[in-house]
Amino acid sequence: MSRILITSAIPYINGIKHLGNLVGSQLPADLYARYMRGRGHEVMFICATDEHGTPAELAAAKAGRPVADYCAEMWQVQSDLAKGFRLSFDHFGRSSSARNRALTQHFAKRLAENGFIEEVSETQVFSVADDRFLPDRYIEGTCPNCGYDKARGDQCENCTKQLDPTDLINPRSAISGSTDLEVRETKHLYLRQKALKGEISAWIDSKTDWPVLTTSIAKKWLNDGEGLQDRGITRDLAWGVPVQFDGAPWTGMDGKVFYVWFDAPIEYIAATAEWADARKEQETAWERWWRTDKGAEDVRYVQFMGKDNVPFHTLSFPATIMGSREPWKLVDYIKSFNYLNYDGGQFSTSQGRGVFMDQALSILPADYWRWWLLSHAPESSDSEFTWENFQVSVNKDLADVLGNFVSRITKFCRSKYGEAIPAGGVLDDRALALVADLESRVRAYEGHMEAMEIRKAATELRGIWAAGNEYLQSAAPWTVHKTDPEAAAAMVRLGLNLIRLYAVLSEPFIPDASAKMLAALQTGEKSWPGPVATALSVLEPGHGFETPEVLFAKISDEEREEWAKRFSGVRT
Ligand code: B3M
Ligand code: ZN
Repeated sequence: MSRILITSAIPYINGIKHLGNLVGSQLPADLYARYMRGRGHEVMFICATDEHGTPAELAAAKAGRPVADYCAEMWQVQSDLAKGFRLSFDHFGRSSSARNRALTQHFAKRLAENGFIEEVSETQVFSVADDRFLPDRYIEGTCPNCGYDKARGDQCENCTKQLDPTDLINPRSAISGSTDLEVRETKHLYLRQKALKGEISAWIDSKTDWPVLTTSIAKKWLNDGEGLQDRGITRDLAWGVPVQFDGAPWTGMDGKVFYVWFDAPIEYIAATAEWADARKEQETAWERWWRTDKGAEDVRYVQFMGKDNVPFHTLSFPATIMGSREPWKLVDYIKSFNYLNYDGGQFSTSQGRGVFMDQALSILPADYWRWWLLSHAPESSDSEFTWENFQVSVNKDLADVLGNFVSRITKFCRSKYGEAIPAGGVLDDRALALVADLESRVRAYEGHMEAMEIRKAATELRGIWAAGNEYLQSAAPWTVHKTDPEAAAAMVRLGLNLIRLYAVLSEPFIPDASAKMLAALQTGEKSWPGPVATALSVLEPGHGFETPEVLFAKISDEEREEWAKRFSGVRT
């Protein structure tokens, strides 16, 4: 048994996430967490809300709410939606927690003591109309790297380049739209990333098994042009972790807070401490996941995120960890994702375009969405959600293949043998061929899940379902039963055992359907299958079952058209 630490990028607190956000971090992280638990490993699966910085302040102002209240309410909303999608976090924390405040200040102190923090008097954009400095998202303009005209002061959404507000061409205030901007002098703390470049470079180079998407982005910002730059890690904002040193104000930093991207990844650690607190574990129970001097050297740490978050996780956060010169766990593997598009355009939170998590659950249960999103995960390139494609996948894979298999075999058994596994007969050649086929398919499925090749895993799982369906079709126990009920009984016994195997294998993708199948079979035996032949004889003759309700309803053309229309506009 191994110990596996899994973190999903922590969603900004401002508003409900869309399906593109979901498939880019939280959902694949959940798939992996469920699979690893299924394999019997000890898993710590962590997520949280990212509550500081300009996104939170701007959204709270727009909602006319005090920012702390706004964050508390939105945390609850996001937490409920995560449960709705069956995201199995061990803890869903908050970056505004006391734990994160203390840890963030701790890291800053260690970095300063080790000479990796520099106080810089710098010029910053000040808006005369708004009477304030404009950090990060408070300012918009044209990206100096790619020319995108809605780049934000902290990062260009289009080309992923990390920016400083003063880099923008034709800048304007995101609060008032005013272009009456001045550059004024103010003091900030800088993280001396350049001084850590050699270490970070060597570390990235050692990660030869990482996905190309992850390493190419990291190397791009490490080596292109001017390469890795020192970064300002403080901001003139009211909401955030106050810049303090040992509980006392940091000289000259009055009224400033740490930059949201400085404290957000530290929240992965803090949320694990929050987990321990919430469960009344020992004060230091989280350290065996994070401190290599406290047992974490045996932990495998995997992060999940969209591609725009990769620079912060391959460069900035490792710089924080390495510069602390303390034995914190560094990430072992970063699984990153391209973008999911929506019906010929982009999902967009700011424009309210696409399907959002609450809307999705209001029309269909989680499994339908989980299956489509994961089987179309934007791994090697961007992918696109269309209602036609969604309808086809659900109707074919879930209803016609899996759902139909379960319903046919249970109903047939009930009508001919009653609701218990029938005795008699032996597996014929066709059944033995199926078992051999499944043996290699299940092992291939495991390989893809281990490697986090999500689409390949989904394809293999679909193949596993289809193999059972084809077997049933060609074995035709309903015909055989007429002449040889014993032979038909062996087929039905195999089929019912297949349902149990499918429930176990499918759990990471469709946990609710999996639970329904196990409940119908009245079994709690869900340990991961060894040899398929053994796994298919777990349910013995005489074991009772209950014919389940329809597992998956088909999406009709009328529904598809209605939803496509309902979600074609812009969410208000
Ligand atoms: N909140 C960005 C995002 O939601 C940011 C991720 C932080 S991960 C430490 O895409
Ligand atoms: Zn750009």
